[in-house]
This record gives sequence, structure tokens and C-alpha cells, in this order.
Amino acid sequence: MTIQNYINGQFQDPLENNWIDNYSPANGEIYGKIPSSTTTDVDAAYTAAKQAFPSWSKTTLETRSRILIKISELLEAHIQRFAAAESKDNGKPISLAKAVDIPRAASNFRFFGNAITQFASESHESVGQGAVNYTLRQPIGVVGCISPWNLPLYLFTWKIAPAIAAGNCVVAKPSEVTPMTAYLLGEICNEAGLPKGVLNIVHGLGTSTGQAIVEHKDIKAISFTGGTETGAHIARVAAPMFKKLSLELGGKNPNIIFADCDYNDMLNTTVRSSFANQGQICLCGSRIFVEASIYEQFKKDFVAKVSALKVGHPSEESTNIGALVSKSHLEKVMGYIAIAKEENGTILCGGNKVTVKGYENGYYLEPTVIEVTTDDCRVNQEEIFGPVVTIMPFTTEEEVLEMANKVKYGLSATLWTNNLKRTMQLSNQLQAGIVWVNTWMMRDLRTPFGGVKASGVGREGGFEALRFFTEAKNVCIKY
Ligand code: TXE
Repeated sequence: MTIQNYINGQFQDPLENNWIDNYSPANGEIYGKIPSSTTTDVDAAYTAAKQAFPSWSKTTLETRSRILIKISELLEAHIQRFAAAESKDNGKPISLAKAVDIPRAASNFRFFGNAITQFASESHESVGQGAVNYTLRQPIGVVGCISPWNLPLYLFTWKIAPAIAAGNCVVAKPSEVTPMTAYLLGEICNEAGLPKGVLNIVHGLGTSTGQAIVEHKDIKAISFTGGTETGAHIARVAAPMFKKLSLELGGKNPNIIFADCDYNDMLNTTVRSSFANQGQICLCGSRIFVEASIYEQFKKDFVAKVSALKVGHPSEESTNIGALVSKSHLEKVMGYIAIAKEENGTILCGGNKVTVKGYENGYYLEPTVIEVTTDDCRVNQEEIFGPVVTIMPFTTEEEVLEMANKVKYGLSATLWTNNLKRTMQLSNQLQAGIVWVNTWMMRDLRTPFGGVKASGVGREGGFEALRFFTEAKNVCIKY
């Protein structure tokens, strides 16, 4: 299947006619071609966005809201088609795409369609000076959105929806590894009545298409989710042009388990927080620290549950663990399993490639649990981003807090305990943008989302996203 760029409401081939192969992770075969767009295509997308901006930025909030909610409804109406495309492109189980990815993409449009009608600005009376200040929140203009492959439509729309709700026009690039659902979104936007040029989607490699978006001098803000190194590179390129930047990067999140937690709830959620989406979620709890008094019991129960997960073809409803996203990513993750062995880690379960009958060239890997004896080994410090977790015991709160914070990342942390004092103290001190207590990945779209340290800068979600995609202008009137 060949897909095209979506520029000015129309589907078109890349102007220089270069293409990239698209692989299916489930069987390792090429199943389509995607544009390898260049600066010329990005310029065309920018021009369309620039032309659409004066009208779109003046469109009433009610109209913008109605269009966004219509996009949301159409996504829900086509959930089967989108979920099948996402699963085929990414390797994730179809059940997950149907239950989480596509409903969440629809929620993103519905949420920001509603949020924009509630987005208020401030006013301040300068008492005693006879003046009043009010703050306008004006759309930026043309903005760039660049998203990764792990939650393709979910993260793509998490950026686009607030950007257009706030009155901007967008040049967006999904990951070259998972472009399908972004391509299908173009059709839906036309059907929902989104004016042409408000959203433009260019496909292609990060180093050419993505780079052209970041380098474009008139694209004034970049919202990026992806790897930490890429984020640092984008920051370097964008800094001399004073672009607004939102960077949501990698994580190496601690999952801290105390003996006083609700054990079964913790155990089931920990299986999910470790291996959902093949462990390819920036929020997965990849470092599990367990209080020593329940460590042996946890180890036994956790390994039993993990070993029972079914690795299989993503299109089968019974599959728990699908294929990893690409051959190179599978190799990277397997490289870390080899490193764990060199570092004297003990592989408690998994560690091997899986051959799924009929799909022998697919990128399948067993869910893997590695017991480590020290927290500063590489598998415990570096982002693996696959179905691999480490476990180790701890004895005191101070000890586990120090280990939890001793990584370069700071995206999320999970805490399992029923002790209120401990909950409050650790939540305050954990270096993370998000702390979950007795749950994982429970999301309320109104809350700020993002990380500290090498996990990025800026916050997405709720009014934070609408603030990012607008410029504040204060007007002071002396009366
Ligand atoms: O991501 P990249 P990769 C982590 C994870 C993974 C590692 C690398 O550890 O193993 O990052 O993954 C575009 N200018 N995460 O290499 O390259 C690219 O085309 C502009 C965590 O696949 O960062 C894609 O659209 N854009 C993460 C997007 O950036 C560029 C999710 C992300 O790709 C670019 C994914 C450039 N120079 C990986 N280079 C998370 N936070 O959830 C690439 N891109």
C-alpha cells in the first residue's frame, strides 16, 4: 500500500518522488511505500498552513470545537479500520489498538474540542494606579508536530488536537516507521470539514523531513515526542531561532513496591506496566524495586505471570505481546539482554526471540525479567524501551529513593503502598513529572504531562498544552 502526503486538504506524492519501504513487524515483509519528503514538501506544507492561518485563527471557538468533536466521532466510527492499520504498522496487539490507542486518539480531539471553549485568560486590576491588565492568548501561527512510533495515532493527535484547537495551523510528521494511521486521519479531517491547510501531514525520515520542519525559520514552535538524543539535537537546531519547544523524551521509570501494598492489584498492574505495548511506552515501569520482606514471593509470582503471557501475531485477539516495532529495535533490545548477562544479571524468564508459526521473520521477543544485584548497571540505567524489566530488593525508604532518582531520566514513577506518610514523602521527593500511587497510567487529560531531567522540557495536557500552543500578550490600559 502506497501512502501520500496530505497538504492543503489533498493527497499528493512527494515532490521529488523519493519513497521509503514500510515493513510489517509481524512478518518482516515490506507491505507498502511511504513518501521520503524533502524540504520542498515541507515548504509546500508550510505555505498551505500559512495561507490557512488568517481564517482559521479567526474561526469562532464553537466552530473549531464542533470540527474537532466531529473528527473524534469519525475516528470512533472507523475504529476497526484504524485499529487494524495501527496493529499492522506497529506490531501491537489489535486488542490494545482497539481498547486504548484509537479511543485515546478520539478522546484527544474531543477533549481539546471542549477544552478550548473553557480556556480563559487572566485579568489584573492595578489597584491604586487606575489601570487594568488583561492577557490575550493568541495562536502562534504555523507550528510543527513530530511524533514517534510507539503510540502512533495516540501521540500524533495529542499534539495536533491542542495545536489546531488553539487556532494554529500545523505541519506534522508521524514516525516513518508507523505512518499509516496518520495517513488515514487526513481523510477523516476532510470529512469533518477541517478547512484545507489547517493540518498538513508530511511523511519521511527524521533526519530529512523532520529536520526540515525544525530548521524551517517560519515554523515558530515544535512539539516533539521521541528519543532523548533526538530531542537534544532538535533543541540545538531550534535554539538560535528562538522557537518554542515542548520535548517529551525517554524514561527509565521506577516501580517501587512496599510490603504493605494491595498485593494482587500490584502484581497484575505491574505485569501491565512492565509489558504493555511490548514495553514500548515511555511510561512503562522498567526498574522494579521490591521491599526485601516480600521480594522472594514477588519474584516467584511475577515470573509465573510473565511467563504465561502469550507472544503472538498482533492480529490475534488472544495475543498479549505482539511484535517489536522494527528489526533494528529488536536488535537494540536484544543487545541489552546480552549486556545484562555480561553484567552478571540473572535472566529469570524470557531473553529469547520467539518464532511465531507462519511469521518466522517477525520481530518477536519473550517478555524478559532480569534480576540485578546493583542499581548502577547499564540495563538499570539506560532506556531499553522493550519487553525487558529489571528487579532488585531494597530495605529502607532512603535507599530506594536514592536508587529511584539515580538515573538521568525523570518521566514517571509508580509507588505501591498504603502508608500515607510514606506516600506523601516519596511523592514529594521522587524526581519525576508524574507519580502514580497504587495505579499506573491512569490518565486524566486535564493534568500536566511531561518529565524532568533528560525526559524533556515543557508539559502537555489540559490547559498546559493550550498555553504552549499560544503566546501570552498582556495589555495594560490606564483609565
Ligand atoms: O526515535 P526518534 P527512535 C526512545 C527509545 C528508542 C529511542 C530511539 O529509547 O529506542 O528513543 O527511537 C523524528 N529532526 N523513544 O530513533 O529518532 C523521527 O522521524 C526532527 C522514546 O525511533 O527520536 C520520529 O518521527 N525529527 C519515545 C521522531 O523524531 C527527527 C518514543 C521520533 O524518532 C529527527 C520513541 C531530526 N533530526 C522512542 N530525527 C517516547 N518518549 O515515548 C528523528 N526525528
